[in-house]
Amino acid sequence: MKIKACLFDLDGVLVDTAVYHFKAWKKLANTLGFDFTEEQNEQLKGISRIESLNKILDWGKQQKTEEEKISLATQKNDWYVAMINQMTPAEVLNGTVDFLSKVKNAGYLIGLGSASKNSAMILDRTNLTHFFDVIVDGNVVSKSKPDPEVFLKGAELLRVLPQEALVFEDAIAGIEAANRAGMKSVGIGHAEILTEATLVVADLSKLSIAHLHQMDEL
Ligand code: B16
Ligand code: MG
Repeated sequence: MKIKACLFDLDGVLVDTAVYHFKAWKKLANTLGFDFTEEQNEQLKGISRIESLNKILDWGKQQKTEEEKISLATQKNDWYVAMINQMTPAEVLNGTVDFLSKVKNAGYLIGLGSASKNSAMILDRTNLTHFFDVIVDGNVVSKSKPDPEVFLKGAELLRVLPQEALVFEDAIAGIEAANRAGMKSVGIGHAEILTEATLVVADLSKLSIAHLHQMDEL
């Protein structure tokens, strides 16, 4: 089936905001009296804010009421937003602007499929907003990846069938979401890790429109 739309994850595919999430979560953990490592941060990629907080509190062996959790998640987000508010277009990952331009010029529809509630600010700060026909993010979906909701909603809003959409994802949970949506996927990262993706590349600079045409035949 011919690919008509490309659905991009944000963090880890177009930009790298993991470093800012790490700094903000570490500051929160430290104020609660325990530490938080980069290895633990890896496990939070693609996971929603409140699920991330629940994991961190588990690691720190802390119990909090729902009200306290909301206040802690808000505190972390305030620190995080202060950092991403300083982002510049220079922080866009290798090959992103070039590939998005080629995809758009070739006539494909482009959608965002992210767990983040801050995607609008990140796209704005990095000058990427104009590429997108539709933005589906943590503000409009209720179920986190690996649930396919975020990508199915993207295809629906772009008026294409799931089989006509191609997902670009760096997280295992995101590739699983694409598979559950019935979509082909390009994994961004390592083939040993993203074993369920249709194709895996190191970053968007390795891709051309010819790769999208190859997907039509699969
Ligand atoms: P926020 P993605 C995800 O973005 C991040 O990978 C994940 O670490 C974060 O917790 C999640 O967004 C929610 O972000 O706190 O800004 O709403 O990879 O789905 O683009
Ligand atoms: Mg990601």
